[in-house]
Amino acid sequence: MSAPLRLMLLNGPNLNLLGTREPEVYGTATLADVEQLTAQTAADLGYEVRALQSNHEGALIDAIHAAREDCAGIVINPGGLTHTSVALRDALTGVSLPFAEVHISDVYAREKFRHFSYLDDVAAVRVVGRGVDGYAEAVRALVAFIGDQDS
Ligand code: CA2
Repeated sequence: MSAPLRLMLLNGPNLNLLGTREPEVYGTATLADVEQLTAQTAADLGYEVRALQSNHEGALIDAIHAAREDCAGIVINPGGLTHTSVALRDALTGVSLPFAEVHISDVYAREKFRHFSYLDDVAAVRVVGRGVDGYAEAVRALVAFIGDQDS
């Protein structure tokens, strides 16, 4: 059976603040801009996007479980949970959907605690430090990965 033509976009804790603070780190685009860019990039490739931002780990995990029903892959910026959450990793590996890990900032040029990711060895795609354009890059790479998987 062919995979559904839908991606889930997840943004984790504090990413609702995009565009309001720390423009020197995260730029000036808002979360709405990120969701629009991601949806447009996906639409150009024939995919629709379901988007959720949550400050709650459990809500993100529930959304990952739900994605198993009708999504072909997940684009996720887990925010600070990247560096702390075994549970998020378990959810992502548990649903067996390919996912792209996105970070707006270059985490490797920041504090040491941001250098570790619980997801980096299980992500199909990683885009780090490309600003919000990284979401578009992630969509393109993830769709290519899904296409390669299906063929
Ligand atoms: O660079 C990224 O995208 C991060 O995933 C963002 C997380 C951070 O904990 C990661 O280390 C790297 C933080 C998201 C907070 O976003 C804000 C946006 C604007 C103002 C304040 C926070």
